[in-house]
Amino acid sequence: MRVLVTGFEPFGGEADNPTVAALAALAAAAPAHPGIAVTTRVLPVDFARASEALEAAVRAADPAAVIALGLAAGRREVTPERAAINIADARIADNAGAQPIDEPLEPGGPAGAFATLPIKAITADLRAAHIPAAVSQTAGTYVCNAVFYRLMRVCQDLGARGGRAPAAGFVHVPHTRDMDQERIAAAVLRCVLTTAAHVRSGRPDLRAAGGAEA
Ligand code: PCA
Repeated sequence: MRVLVTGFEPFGGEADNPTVAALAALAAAAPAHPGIAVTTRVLPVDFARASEALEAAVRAADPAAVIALGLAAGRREVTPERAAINIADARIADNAGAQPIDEPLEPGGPAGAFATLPIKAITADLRAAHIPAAVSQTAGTYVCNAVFYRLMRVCQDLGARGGRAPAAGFVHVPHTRDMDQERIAAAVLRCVLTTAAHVRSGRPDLRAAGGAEA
């Protein structure tokens, strides 16, 4: 089973993005897991290019599952995302200097799209491994959300054409100030293994509380 996992370049003046090292660790760890083939891609933090690069990677890899990763520097937990929304509203310029404000990602497209990853099972599995984790109800309105939205739209398109719609979604990881790189890498491997197990078995996501009050 092929799983495509993407990360992002550094952005916002940070020297690193922990998703890059997590992808390298994942590629190194994957051969120990027979039956799972991992493809990794680092995406630019660039509204104009990131979603195109993501779409090209999905169409080329023909994966059974796609997990897009990003850094959420303000969070202390690994956060599988529930939904992407059809808006770009950048607080800071992207790496190409663009700062879209209140622009739809896909004019006329649906307001949002739900992840099809087993987000509750992933969260439970991470917690069982003593890795802080929680479902997130929003992936923000920056480049990660843009890539997540495109990912779900591409997967919907693949399914609508009678092909296989990969299980897909987005997971934000904390900054290495708040979680060390080895733990982040371990979390990413767990995300892949839990997702692969669910795809393989066809079982639905775990039914467990993961909501939040406003
Ligand atoms: N995090 C940013 C974009 C790239 C990344 O790693 C975000 O949350 O939108």
